[in-house]
Amino acid sequence: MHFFKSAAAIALLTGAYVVSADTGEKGDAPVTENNSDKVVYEAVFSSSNIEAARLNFTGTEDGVGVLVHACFTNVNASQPGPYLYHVHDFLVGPNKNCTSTGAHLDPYLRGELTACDVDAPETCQVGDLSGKHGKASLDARKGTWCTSYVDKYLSLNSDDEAFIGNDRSIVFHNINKTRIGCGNIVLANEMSGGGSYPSPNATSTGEPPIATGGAARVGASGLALGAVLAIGAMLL
Ligand SMILES: *[C@@H]1O[C@H](CO)[C@@H](O)[C@H](O)[C@H]1NC(C)=O
Ligand SMILES: *[C@@H]1O[C@H](CO)[C@@H](O)[C@H](O)[C@H]1NC(C)=O
Ligand SMILES: *[C@@H]1O[C@H](CO)[C@@H](O)[C@H](O)[C@H]1NC(C)=O
Ligand SMILES: *[C@@H]1O[C@H](CO)[C@@H](O)[C@H](O)[C@H]1NC(C)=O
Ligand SMILES: *[C@@H]1O[C@H](CO)[C@@H](O)[C@H](O)[C@H]1NC(C)=O
Ligand SMILES: *[C@@H]1O[C@H](CO)[C@@H](O)[C@H](O)[C@H]1NC(C)=O
Ligand SMILES: [Cu+2]
Repeated sequence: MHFFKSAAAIALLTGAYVVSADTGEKGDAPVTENNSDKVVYEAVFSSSNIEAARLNFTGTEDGVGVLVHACFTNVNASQPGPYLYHVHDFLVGPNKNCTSTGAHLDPYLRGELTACDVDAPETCQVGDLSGKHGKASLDARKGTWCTSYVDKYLSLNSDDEAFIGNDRSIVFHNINKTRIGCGNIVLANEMSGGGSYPSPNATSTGEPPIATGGAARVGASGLALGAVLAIGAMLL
């Protein structure tokens, strides 16, 4: 905390041009460790606008990061896509109320001002899964579309700020950010009637995610800020 405040002060004193905070007030998200591959969390939900959403979260062999599988089935074609999905702070409310889920999981206080830069995922909101790994394709309107990836910043450990098991939820949005479905993240072995996973017929091709627009982090300014922080660190 002190480091960042001091570094910012030095940046101002040296006249460096700092555009805006590209990363969290509390810094970048650290890469998580000790995520057991025996632990499985899941979120399964449906709504009038999505027939099924199934996500699971498991640890990895080396414990670094969390392996995410996400499948979305038959999104109502009246909803504009591609679609966004995130880990949100709170549980779904009564009658599947997605507003009750609050904001995105953002333990390092990045905020919403600038869009997530896929090339610098450590600076993104921890919960911004579609920002870091790509939006759900329009193919999710025509059957089941799936994707999977390791997210290095989610945690399955309750003492980690990026833990997703402490009454968090997943919210699925249309491209206008309207919340069109949501479900709670639960420990899989505590889930009732989990059901089987659909086999996808429209699997992610690993295409690069499309930028959401908005002020994406500019490489040069990022480098400049990095240099300023490095100088700050040397002076401290
Ligand atoms: C991971 O576990 C090891 C062994 O228990 C421990 O030394 C280390 O501090 C843990 N790392 C984190 C980030 O919790
Ligand atoms: C899809 O959305 C339209 C417009 O909101 C609605 O009229 C229709 O009933 C929805 N379809 C289903 C299957 O829910
Ligand atoms: C997670 O989801 C994927 C894709 O639907 C599925 O193949 C896999 O079996 C699931 N893993 C667990 C542990 O449930
Ligand atoms: C949904 O939850 C929000 C926030 O908790 C609340 O303000 C709103 O009244 C709820 N809407 C419905 C339809 O219950
Ligand atoms: C996926 O399956 C559904 C239902 O069987 C079918 O209507 C749809 O065309 C398929 N989608 C793709 C991309 O093959
Ligand atoms: C999404 O935004 C577009 C452009 O602002 C608007 O025309 C459309 O009605 C919106 N659709 C929904 C479902 O919110
Ligand atoms: Cu969201």
